[in-house]
Amino acid sequence: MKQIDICMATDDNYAPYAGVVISSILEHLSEDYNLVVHVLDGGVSAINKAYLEELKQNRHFEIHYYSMDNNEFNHCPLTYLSIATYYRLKIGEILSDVRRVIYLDCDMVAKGDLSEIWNFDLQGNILGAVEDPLSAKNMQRLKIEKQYFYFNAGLLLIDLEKWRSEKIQNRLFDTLKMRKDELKHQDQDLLNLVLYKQTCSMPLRFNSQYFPYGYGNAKKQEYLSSLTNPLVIHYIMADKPWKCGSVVFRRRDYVRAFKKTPWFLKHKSKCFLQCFMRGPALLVEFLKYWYKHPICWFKPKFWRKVKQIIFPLAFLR
Ligand SMILES: [Mn+2]
Repeated sequence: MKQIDICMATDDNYAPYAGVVISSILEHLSEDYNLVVHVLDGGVSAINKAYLEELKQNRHFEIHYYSMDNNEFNHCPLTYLSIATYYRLKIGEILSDVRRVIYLDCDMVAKGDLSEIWNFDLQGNILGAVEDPLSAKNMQRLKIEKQYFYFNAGLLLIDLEKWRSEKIQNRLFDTLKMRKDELKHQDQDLLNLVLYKQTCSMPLRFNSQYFPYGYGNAKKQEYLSSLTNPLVIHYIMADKPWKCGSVVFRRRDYVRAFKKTPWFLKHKSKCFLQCFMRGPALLVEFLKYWYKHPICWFKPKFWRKVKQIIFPLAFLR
């Protein structure tokens, strides 16, 4: 039996969403593979651990927890993300026996067989990653040369043996110290700064991100087909699919996956309000917005936003 190692970082608040990722991976993973999940644990509660355990009833997998100490990451600059995102800087040291791993964010859902990503040829690189929709802008800001690209760090295929032998962890923490003020997107910027020369570009559908303005003309076709045929969907915007009244693109895929997890099955009534009262919730949001901005009807920006919600692909160039 072949094996796939994945790694996720989460605190207790995000544990249910990590559960959705794991459950959706198991649902689509080829029968030839065993799944081993490594959780960089920022304080997952006993009840959430028990729910994660329950996912084994549908299909067996292994799960290991590595408890993390937030004090070690005290000096890391925080913007809009949780400190848990920095845990992965130590991934090589923590998963000391693992040779290859797929790192995944918690704001994702799998729609296809993860072994396709697992078997991607890294061609001697340390990382495999997908280009970020704002690659060009971020390359300029971080002075990354034209022949490379700025990647989204939400899904990474990592050669951990190379990571360790090339002492990437030291390089990450050294760069963190020296270029702290440049890190607008926290550890994603940091990983890019240290690893952009050793990163292989993977197909967009491996980490499919809806961004209203797309990737520009060169990648338009690949972008469109990654949206209609994603392997993993990544909800990158601030509006997350588990939020009440969320209007995020492809939210239905998320709700469908969420409904198969213990977090839904055990708390149906609460989740019902969260997931399915979308219409009324939207109306309330809308009225609140109108109360704050009574002249919004006259602003083109307002109607652009409405159009984007109703026709998510209308803005593609
Ligand atoms: Mn993310």
